[in-house]
Amino acid sequence: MQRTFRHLYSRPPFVAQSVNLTFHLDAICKVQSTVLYKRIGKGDLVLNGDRKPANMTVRSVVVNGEKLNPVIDDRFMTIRSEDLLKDINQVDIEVTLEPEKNLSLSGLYKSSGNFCTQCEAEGFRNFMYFMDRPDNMSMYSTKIIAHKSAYPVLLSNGNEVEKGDLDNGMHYSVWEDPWPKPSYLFALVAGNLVSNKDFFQTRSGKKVELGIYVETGNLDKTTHAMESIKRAFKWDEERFDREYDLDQFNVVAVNDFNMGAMENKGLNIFNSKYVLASPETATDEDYLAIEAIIGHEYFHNWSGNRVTCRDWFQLTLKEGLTVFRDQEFTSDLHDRGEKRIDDVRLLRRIQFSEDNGPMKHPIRPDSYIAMDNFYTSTVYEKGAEVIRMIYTLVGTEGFKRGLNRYFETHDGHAVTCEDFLASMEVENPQVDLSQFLTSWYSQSGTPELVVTHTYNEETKCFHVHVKNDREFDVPIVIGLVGVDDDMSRTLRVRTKEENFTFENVPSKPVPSYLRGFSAPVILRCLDMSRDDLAFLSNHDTDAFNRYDALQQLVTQLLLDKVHNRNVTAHDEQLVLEAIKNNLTAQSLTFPDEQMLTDMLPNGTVKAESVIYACDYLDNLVASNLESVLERTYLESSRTDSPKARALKNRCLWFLALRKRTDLALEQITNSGSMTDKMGGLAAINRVPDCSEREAALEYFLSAHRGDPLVVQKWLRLEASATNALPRVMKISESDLFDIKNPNETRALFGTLAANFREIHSSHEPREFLLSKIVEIDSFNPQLAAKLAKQFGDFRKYTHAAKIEDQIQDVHSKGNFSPDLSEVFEMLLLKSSSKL
Ligand code: B3K
Ligand code: ZN
Repeated sequence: MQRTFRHLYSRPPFVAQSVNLTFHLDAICKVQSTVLYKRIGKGDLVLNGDRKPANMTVRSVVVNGEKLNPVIDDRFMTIRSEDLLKDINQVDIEVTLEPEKNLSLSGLYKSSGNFCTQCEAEGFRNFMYFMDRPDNMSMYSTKIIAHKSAYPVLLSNGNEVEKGDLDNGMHYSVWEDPWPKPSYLFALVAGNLVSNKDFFQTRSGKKVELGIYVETGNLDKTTHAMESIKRAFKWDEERFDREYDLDQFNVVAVNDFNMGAMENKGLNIFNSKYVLASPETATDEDYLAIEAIIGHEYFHNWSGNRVTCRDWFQLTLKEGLTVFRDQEFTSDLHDRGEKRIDDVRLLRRIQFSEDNGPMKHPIRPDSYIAMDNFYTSTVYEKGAEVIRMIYTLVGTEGFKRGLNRYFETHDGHAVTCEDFLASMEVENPQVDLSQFLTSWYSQSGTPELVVTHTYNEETKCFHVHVKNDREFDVPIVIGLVGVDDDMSRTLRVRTKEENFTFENVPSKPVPSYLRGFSAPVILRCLDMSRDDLAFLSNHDTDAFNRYDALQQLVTQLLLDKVHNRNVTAHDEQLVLEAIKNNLTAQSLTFPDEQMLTDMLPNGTVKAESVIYACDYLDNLVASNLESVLERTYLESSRTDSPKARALKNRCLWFLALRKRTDLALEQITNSGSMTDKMGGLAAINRVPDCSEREAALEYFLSAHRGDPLVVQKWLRLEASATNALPRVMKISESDLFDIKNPNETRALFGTLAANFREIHSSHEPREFLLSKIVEIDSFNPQLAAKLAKQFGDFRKYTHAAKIEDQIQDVHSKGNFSPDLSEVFEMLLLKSSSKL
C-alpha cells in the first residue's frame, strides 16, 4: 500500500498539450490515445495505469513514430527520458479492455447495458495509460465508434463537431472540448437512451442546448431536473457573474453509480436517484435534493472545472466552495432559515462525529492511501463552513469580488487553497485571513469554546469572556435579545482567551451566540439557564438560533435521562411549551441516538441508556401534546406545500406512538403523493409490534415493484425497522436485491449499519455487515470502504472491545483493497482510543 503525502508534491516533468482519444466500443473495447507531451522539467515520463478493474491490456506504444516496449508494472508505464528527446513528444498508445467486467464503477464500465465513465479521482487510468493527475490540464478531442442500433446515443465532453454512419451498422461521433481540463473531468456515454431537450439563453445572448438523457420510459420524470438546470444557470449568472461556456450541456442518468453525480465538463453524469422524479415516485425531499445536486454539479463548471485543484489534497478548494455555492442556491430559492437548520443538522450528525473519531482529518488532509476515502463530510461540509466563515468576515460584496478575482486570475489552471485565500485577501485587504491556513485548513477536530458573561447594572456594560481549546479564527455572530433584538455583530475569537464588552446596554440581555451557526464549533455557555434557552426559542430574531435554543433544551433533557439524573416537572414543561410555540417539522426533530452518542466520551455509552432517553422524550411529547399534534396534523393536511406536508408527517410520527396508525394507513393506501406515503410508512415502521406494518410494506412494494428507485425506499424501510436483521438477510438473497448496485447496497446494508437499535442489539448484525463489506470489496472497493466507515464511532460504546475484536478478526483474515485496508487500519489504530 502506497501512501501519498501532501508535502511531497512536485511538478511533473511533462504536461499534455493535446489529447486525442478514439473509443471502439464493443464487448472487447479498443481505446487509442495520441497525446502530445511537452517537456517542462527533467525526468522520465511516468504514466498511470491500472489494469485490474477492466482487464486493460497494452497493445502498442509508439513514441515520436517509433515503436517502444516501455516498463509496465501494476501501477505505471515508464517511458525513459532518452526516448523523449523532443520538446514536444507524441505518444500513441493502444489498449484493449472489457468494461463489462469492471464492477468497480470507476473508469469505463457498463450500467444497464450502456457504456459510461467515472474518472474522479483516479478512474481515467483504468482505460488508458496517462498522466492521470489534476495538474495535467489539456484540450481533449474524443471520437466514439459503436453499433448504431445498440448505442444510438454517443456523448462526450465539449461540443459535438462531427458525426456519421460507418459500414456494418456502426456509427461515430466526434466531440471537442475547447477548455483545458484534467483527466478526472473526462466523460463518455454510449447507449440506448432517450432525451429531454430544451435550451437556455445566457445573459450575453448565447443559446445553450440542454439535454437530459435517460432510459426509455423515464422521460416524464425529467421535468424537474430540466427546470433545475435552468434555475442553476440563471442563479450563477445573477449571484456570482458565472456564465456557461459551451454550446451544449448534457446530463445523463445511470442506475449504477458510486456517488450522487459527477461534474464532467459539459457532460454531467448522475445517479438516476438525483434526476428522476414525479410526485407519485419521489418525495419533497427528493425534489429538493435533485435541485441542489443539479446545482452543485453545474456550479463546478467554474469552481472545479475552469479553475481546478493542483493535487487531490486541495479537494476542499473545489468541494467546500461548491457545497457553499449550492447551499446558497437553495437558500436563495427557498427558505434560508430552514436550509441552514438542515445543513447544520447534517454537519453535526455526520461531520462532528467524523471529526471526533478515528477517521478525523483536516479539510486539507496531509496524506492518503486511497484518495476516494477522502471524499468526506469534513472535506465537503466542514469545507463549506470554512468558506461560509470567510463569507461572514468579508461580507457579501467582498466575497463576490474575491471570488471573481479567483476565477479570473486562475482560469485554466490547477491551484491551491492558498491561491483562493490570496484572491479573497487582495479584494478585502482589511481582513487578515492568514490564521485560516494554520487552523481550519490544517487541523482536525471540532473546536470547543466555553463562554461566560456578566451584566453590570451600574455601568450598563455587558461582558463576554470566551475560551477556546485551540487558537482558531472563529467568528461568533452575537445578538443581545431583549435589548436590541435585530442587531447582530461579529466577535472574532483568534486566541485561546478573549474578552468583549458591550457598552450602553440599558438592561440585562439574553445573549444569542453563534447566530446562523457562524462557525463549525461546539460552544458551551455556562451562564445560560434553561429558562434563558426557552426565552431564546421564543424571542430570538435569528431563525437558526430559535431552533437551536430548543435543541439545546431538548438535549439537556435527553442527557439527564442518559445519566439517570432527576428531571423536574419544570424542565419537562419548558421543553413542551417551547415545542408548542415552535411547531415546525424541524423543531419536532430531536437529536437521535447517534447524535447523543457523539456528545459522550469514549467507552461510556450504553446503547440501552441512549435508546431509553430517546424513547422517553418521544413519549413525553406524544402523550402531552397529543391533541396539539392531532390538530396540527389536520390543519396542515389542508395545505398543499412541502412545508405543510413535512409538519403533518412529523406529527403523524408522534401520533403513531399514540396508536393512531389509522391515520398512517390512510396515507399509505389513499394518497397519490410519495411524500405522504413515506410519511405514513415511516410512522408505522417505528411502532413496536405494529400488526399492520408488514401488510402496509407489502402493499407498498407490490404497487411499486417495477420502479427501482421506489424499491430502494422500501429497502430502507425494511432495514431501519425493529428486528431488521432476519428480513435484511432474506432480502439480500432475493431477486429484489443486487449487491452490485450501490444504491441498493447503501439502502439495505448502509441503512442497517445506521439502525442504532439493531446494530447494538447483538454481535450478529455487525458480523453480517462485515461479511458483506468483505464480499463487496472484491469488486467495488470504494463502496466497501464507505460502508466500513460506518463503524467509525465504535470506541464510544461500553462494548467497544467486542466490536473491535469483530473488526480485528475480519481484518486479520483477509487480503483487501487499499481502500478497505486504509479504513480498517484507521478504525483499529490504537491511538484513536485516546480521542
Ligand atoms: N466530484 C464528484 C465526486 C467524485 C467522488 C469520487 N470518489 C461529485 C461532486 O462532488 O460533485
Ligand atoms: Zn462536488
